[in-house]
Amino acid sequence: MLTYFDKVKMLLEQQQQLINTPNKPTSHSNGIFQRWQNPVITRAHVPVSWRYDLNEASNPLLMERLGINATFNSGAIYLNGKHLLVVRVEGNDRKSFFAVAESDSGVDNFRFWSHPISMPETDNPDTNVYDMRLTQHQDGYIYGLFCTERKDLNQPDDLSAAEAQCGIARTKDLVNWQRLPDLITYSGQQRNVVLHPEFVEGKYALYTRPQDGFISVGSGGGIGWGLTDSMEQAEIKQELIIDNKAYHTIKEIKNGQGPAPIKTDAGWLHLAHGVRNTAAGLRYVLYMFMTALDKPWQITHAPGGHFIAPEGNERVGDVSNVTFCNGWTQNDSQINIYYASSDTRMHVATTTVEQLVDYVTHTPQDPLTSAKCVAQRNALIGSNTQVLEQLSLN
Ligand code: M1P
Repeated sequence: MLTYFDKVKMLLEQQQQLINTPNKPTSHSNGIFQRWQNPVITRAHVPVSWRYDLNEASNPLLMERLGINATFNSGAIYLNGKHLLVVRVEGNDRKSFFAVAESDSGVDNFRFWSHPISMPETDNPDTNVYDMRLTQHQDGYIYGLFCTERKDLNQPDDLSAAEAQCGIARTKDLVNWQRLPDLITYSGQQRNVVLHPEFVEGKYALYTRPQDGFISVGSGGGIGWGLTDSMEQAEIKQELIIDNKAYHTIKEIKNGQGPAPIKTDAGWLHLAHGVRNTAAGLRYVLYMFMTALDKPWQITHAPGGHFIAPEGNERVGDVSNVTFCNGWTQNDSQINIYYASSDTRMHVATTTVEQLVDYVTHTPQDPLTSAKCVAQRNALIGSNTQVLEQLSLN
């Protein structure tokens, strides 16, 4: 018969085995990125001691006392030779918090640090915090911008009425965080706010996502852009929409900037999510675009369609049919894209700066109508017919 000690040991060993499992690339790549077989972080990666009371006297049946529902939407940074994810960890009680997980390879062996992040609060406590975007800024700080959600006190009778705003914190080590006042904008609510890594016109620059309501962006929406003099009293007086929603595209209902953009010789690489409605509910896919180096608010290239969409098991989870990304790491030319599937677990897709620049600058734009899409495809088929003839492969 197993003793209490045996059972605790087994729990720890099972988790160790999961963390040690090597990951492998999937057998197919589209030439743009490489998906990897296993999720890099799941709720089973969350340390046993965060979930179980391991004291036999108070928990003789070794029950999970504080369960974890999901681990998703992670901010990411490559720091001191490690790939670090600031994971959105959601308890069974639906509250999210942030916790750092690190890996040397970036594709497997992610292990949580000993404790979750204790994020300081402002005078107006957050009910829920999630979806941090990390930016290593020119000013020397690492900023974490995230959604802070609170009850909408103007609608006391509607228990679902909530308000989303942009919380701001900064750190040098991801352990000690200084909380700053929430971002002030003159839009109703904000989610998916991201700090640009460099000063623009001597100011801090932010990508925003103004929205009328908590879930629906209403008449607003699109990815916005604004400047603020300081991050200690961040305020955007003027928001410019730089990437709008569009009828019958992957971003018909709403969209939002993903992680902070990556600087390349050709321009800033952006990863974002686009949302459309279907009979089965909202579908979230990832798409890319590029902005000008000297004007990061001006889109220079916008490949048509999605870049990553939920596939296979990724399609099912707490909120099915969702891919969401708010973190990628760059190590020289290597880029790891950390995306969550269906608000449940984290995956990685690997690629390079060269591949993404090629993808963004050479993929045709969405021509917006079926007839134009057929013309676009026929042009491709036409040039391929010649190539295949020359190669005698037709
Ligand atoms: O459930 C899908 C996503 O929905 C929201 O994103 P957005 O504001 O762009 O619609 C967020 O709650 C996000 O965390 C979630 O993954």
